[in-house]
Amino acid sequence: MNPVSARGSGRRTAPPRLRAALLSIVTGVVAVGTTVALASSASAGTTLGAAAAGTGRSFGAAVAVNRLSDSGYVGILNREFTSVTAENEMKWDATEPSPNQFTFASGDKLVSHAEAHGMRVRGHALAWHQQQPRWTTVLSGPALRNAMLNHVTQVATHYRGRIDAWNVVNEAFADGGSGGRRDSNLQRTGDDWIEAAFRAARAADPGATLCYNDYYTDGRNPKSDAVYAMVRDFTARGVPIDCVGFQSHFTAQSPVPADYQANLQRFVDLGVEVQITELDVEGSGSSQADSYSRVVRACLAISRCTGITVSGIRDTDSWRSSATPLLFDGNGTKKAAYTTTLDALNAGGTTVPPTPPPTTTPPTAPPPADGDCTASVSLSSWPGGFVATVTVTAGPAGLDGWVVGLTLPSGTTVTNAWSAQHTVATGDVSFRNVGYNATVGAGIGTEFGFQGTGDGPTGTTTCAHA
Ligand code: 9MR
Repeated sequence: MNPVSARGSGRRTAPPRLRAALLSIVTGVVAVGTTVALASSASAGTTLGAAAAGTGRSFGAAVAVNRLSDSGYVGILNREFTSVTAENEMKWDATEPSPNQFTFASGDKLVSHAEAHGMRVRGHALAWHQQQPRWTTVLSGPALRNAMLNHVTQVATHYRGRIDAWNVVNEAFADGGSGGRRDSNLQRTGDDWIEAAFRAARAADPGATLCYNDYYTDGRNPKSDAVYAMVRDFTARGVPIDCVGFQSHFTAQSPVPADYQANLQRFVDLGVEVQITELDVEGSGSSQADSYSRVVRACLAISRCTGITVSGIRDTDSWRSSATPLLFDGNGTKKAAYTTTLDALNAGGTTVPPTPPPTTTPPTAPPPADGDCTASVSLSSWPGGFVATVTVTAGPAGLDGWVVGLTLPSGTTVTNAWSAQHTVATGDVSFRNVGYNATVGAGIGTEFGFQGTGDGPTGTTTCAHA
């Protein structure tokens, strides 16, 4: 198994509170951990969340935080769903309205709500060409790249340990037949912006499942082929991607494709998991109900299709409400599509296999904090490779530039670094701050990371003002 697939499947461990809930629901239905076991319909779930939990999956909804004060809305959310996605509250414009000034209040409210109700959280989205703050529009080149990486790092660090899966990069591929990347300010910083974002996200929150998320990729077409080629390249080179999200917005013109399940399966065969992330189906009645049921059955047929999220709760909550695309009508009444979705979940399918997390070495103890700075290294490794996350903590005088030195054993080579610069890749390696993380207040920490082949750093780490 390659390191990425080992790492990706390792992220499926539910938060403790949810795990307990899932287990209590699953008990007596199916043996947990049996990859090919079929969930029985003998003890049918009476809600979407309970029925999905019977197969080891979550069933989520995109949630608008300002609707959490609507009792009808929140009643359905708490009763039916086991996962939430921030509809807009964790996007770049919402979280970093001015450069390096972060506002997390709305996102925090959603995460607290989820934690109080044992729900998972999908983070959406760290890097996207849309819904950027105005200040990014005047940036380009390395300045924009650094701003994007700082954004990814700061947001993922803020929510570290509380997010089940992050949409790290959203909608980066072009529509139509070109099969290439979408032109955007982020794309113009260089083709490697996507992998740089994934590395920064991994360094910031090593426990989150990291997803690439897109639309019109639900069947096989030039766009999904292009995403497939990227994922294959990432997994081959050890870029930390765990998952691909399929938005699954369906309309009369763009229905559930005939090869929906086969398309999900080919991504799983690359070693990543797949998730349905923004499901909605325009229409009503039995045709809408059939489409929902097809999507659910396709996911349940694939053990590494680990969760389904619909793009809102009631039709009137939808960003395209005139299409009446959701499972509840404007009064909160269950639609025909709700019933077929619940029935499909209760009919069961493959169960999601729980797998152990990767080997993680705890940080080395930092030296006494009376000098310029200290640096501690946390290592996530697998046979032949590693990702190191380094925390630089400023001493009493603070820092306006820093350099971290470490010695790599022979056979170990740095292949990539993020949020720091280095000039040599083997032996005695120095990592220097980049622009945005030079200044660090007294006692405050900042992180950078690097990836390599071999065993990773083992000796003493030094840190000095530069
Ligand atoms: O649901 C979101 C809606 O409230 C916003 O107005 C809209 C603005 O772009 O974004 C909607 O969500 C998008 C999601 O984040 C990514 N996939 C497509 C959705 C529609 O653009």
